[in-house]
Amino acid sequence: MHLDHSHPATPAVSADAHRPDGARRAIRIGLGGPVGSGKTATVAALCRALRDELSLAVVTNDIYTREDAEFLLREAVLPPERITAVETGACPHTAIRDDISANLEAVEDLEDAVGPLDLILLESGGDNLTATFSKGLVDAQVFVIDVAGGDDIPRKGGPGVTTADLLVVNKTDLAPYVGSDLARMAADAKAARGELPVVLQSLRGEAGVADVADWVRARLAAWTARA
Ligand SMILES: Nc1nc2c(ncn2[C@@H]2O[C@H](COP(=O)(O)OP(=O)(O)OP(=O)(O)O)[C@@H](O)[C@H]2O)c(=O)[nH]1
Ligand SMILES: [Mg+2]
Repeated sequence: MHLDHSHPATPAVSADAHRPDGARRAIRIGLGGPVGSGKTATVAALCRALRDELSLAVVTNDIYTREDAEFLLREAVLPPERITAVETGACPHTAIRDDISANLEAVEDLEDAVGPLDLILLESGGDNLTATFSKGLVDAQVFVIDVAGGDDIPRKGGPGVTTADLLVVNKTDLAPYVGSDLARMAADAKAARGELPVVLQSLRGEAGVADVADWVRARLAAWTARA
């Protein structure tokens, strides 16, 4: 279910769209959200949906392990040289917001090794409702919550829910089992976000990640037009 059928909000592209040599760099899209909400599953589904039409790569952030990267490698969603893990060794939000150097290095290394790239997806380590990416690291961010986390999450707000460029409410297939009211989640999300888009999805369902993939395509088109 896609709540916002209008065109995605005009992207606020702030960072330089070029590399030092003048070539256009990949658009960098961050995915954050609470532990277990479905960030890696969404990244995997996006890779499958987009890999035949775009040149893309992934950076994962885990606190102590390379678990998420290893999942993506096992699932073979992309060739291994297109998947990089950053071990944050601290609160996940530190590496995506305060000291972004390891992530920037990972992104630049990927562009050097397998570029030119159209798209780099960066997954944050699972955190709470306050985690956001630095605008120096990503050009757009997606916040992933899930219905099993409680249908009051959109109402609780926090910068991810209220200001992310796209809010994804994942695992809608679980709503009947956990007693979550999807209509209420949708209304609360709309109230918290105004014009910013919201997608309700189930990766177990037929449509899967299609709406998010369309949103990524639109962001990339806007990015390419500006670069
Ligand atoms: N039923 C259902 N399960 C899902 C869906 N999306 C993801 N999952 C499952 O939810 C679990 C957690 O998904 P992940 O993608 O690992 O979540 P994550 O946000 O990356 O987790 P962390 O990186 O540990 O914070 C996995 O078992 C997924 O298979 C969905 O739409 N429906
Ligand atoms: Mg993950």
